[in-house]
Amino acid sequence: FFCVKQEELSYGKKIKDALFPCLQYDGVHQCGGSIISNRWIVSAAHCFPKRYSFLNRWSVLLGSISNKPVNANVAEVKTIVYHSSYLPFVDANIDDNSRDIAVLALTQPLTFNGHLTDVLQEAHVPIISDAVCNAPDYYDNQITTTMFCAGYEKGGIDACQGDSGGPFVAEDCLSKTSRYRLHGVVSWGTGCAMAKKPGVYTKVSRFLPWISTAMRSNHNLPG
Ligand code: 4AZ
Repeated sequence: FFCVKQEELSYGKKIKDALFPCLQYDGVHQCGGSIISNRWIVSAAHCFPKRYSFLNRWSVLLGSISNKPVNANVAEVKTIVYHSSYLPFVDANIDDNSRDIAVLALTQPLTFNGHLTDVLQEAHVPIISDAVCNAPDYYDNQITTTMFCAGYEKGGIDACQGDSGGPFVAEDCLSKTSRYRLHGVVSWGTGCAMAKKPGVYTKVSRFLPWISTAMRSNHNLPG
């Protein structure tokens, strides 16, 4: 139901960088994320292992291009909601990576009037079909219906360590003005930018009802 121009699919921080915050634990970069409302961030469930279970040690940096919150808006995390197949703060298992999505509630609504960096941090990667990506020399049937692959057969351009939880966006060709939709969450891959080992993304369209429910219920986890 998304109208997407294959050639223009891109992964990364485009548009306004501040729409895609960096998530830190104890001031150390862990993951990326995407703002979906003034209170809610989408990220990857595997970004929140047991050892990072203290919510007040997480911070959400907006508009920063480095690890330091210089000129960045910093938001705090009130709640993290995982998909039900992920128990809270249980270390993710690569065999059960098919629902690698989480939503974070912020303690305060974002106001969007802070500094926005204009440094582009993005890469363009075409979607690779499930049939190709499940081939024995690719990911040998590890790609489930809640994932998709994007990259190049030869490798060279990819998401990598630290990009997890960040966005895969694509231009919406139904819209007259240029609009981007969040289609994927950076999830996993074998290494980075290797031949026949493209990046694997959580397919956001499969989780829209789950995201809506999570945002409505806003149930609290420890912390
Ligand atoms: C990571 O560790 C990671 N090449 C993210 C994406 C990919 C590999 C690793 C895909 O955050």
